[in-house]
Amino acid sequence: MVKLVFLGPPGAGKGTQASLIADSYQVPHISTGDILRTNVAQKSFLGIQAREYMDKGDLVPDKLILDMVQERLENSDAENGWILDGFPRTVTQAEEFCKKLLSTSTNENETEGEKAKSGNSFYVINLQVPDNVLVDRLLSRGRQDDNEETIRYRLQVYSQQTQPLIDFYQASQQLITIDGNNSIETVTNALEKTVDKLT
Ligand code: B4P
Repeated sequence: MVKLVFLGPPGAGKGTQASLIADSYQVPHISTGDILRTNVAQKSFLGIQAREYMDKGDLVPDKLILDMVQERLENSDAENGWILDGFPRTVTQAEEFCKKLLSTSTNENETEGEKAKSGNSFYVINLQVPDNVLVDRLLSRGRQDDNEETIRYRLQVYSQQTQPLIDFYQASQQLITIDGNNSIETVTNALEKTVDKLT
C-alpha cells in the first residue's frame, strides 16, 4: 500500500512529483495547497479565512488544515493509500495527524505483517533543492503567491515551521531524502525506484 507524505520547501516539486507518483501507483494525490486554492476560488468559508494567510506566505492555522485533511481522508478513495502533498507542515500537524491516523485508518482485512508494513505507517519523502533554484522555479511559475518578497518569506516560514519535521521524521525512521535538484524525469525515476523498494 502506498502511503507517502511529500515534504520540502516551496517549489521543491512536491506538487509536480506527487501528481506523477499518484498516477503511477493509482492512489489519490491530496494536496493541501490545491484544496485551499479551490476553496479560495469558490470563496467558501474556509477559503475566505485561508486567503489572508496564503497571500502573505504564512501557513494557514493548524486547526483549519487538520479538519480539512481529516475530511478528505475519510473519502473512500483514500482507503487503500494516498499521497499527501504539503501536509503535515508543522510539528503540531504531524502530531495530530499521527494520533488521528492511528485511530481511524486500521483496515480490518490486513494481516499483521501488512499492518506493520503499511497499515498505520507511512514514509516521508523529503525533496531537497537549494534556495536559489527554488526562487527561480517559483518566479517562473508565477502563481498569485509567487512574487519574490512572498517567496523569500515562505522560505523563512519553511525553515522555522516545517524544517523541524525533518528531525521529527528522521527520529521515527520514516524519512527518505531525495535530490530534487534534477530534471523532473530524473526525480520521478528516483522516486519510483524508492517506492518500489518500499511496497
Ligand atoms: P503548496 O501548494 O503546497 O505549494 P508550494 O510549496 O509553493 O509548491 P510545490 O513544492 O508543490 O512546488 P511545485 O511542484 O508546484 O502551498 C501553497 C500555500 O498553501 C502555502 O504557502 C500555505 O499558505 C498554504 N498551505 C498548504 N499546505 C498547508 C499546510 N499543511 N499547513 C498550512 N498551510 C498550508 O513546483 C514549483 C515549480 O517548479 C513549478 O512551476 C514546477 O513546474 C517547477 N518544477 C518542479 N520540479 C522541477 C524540476 N525538477 N526542475 C525544474 N522545475 C521544476
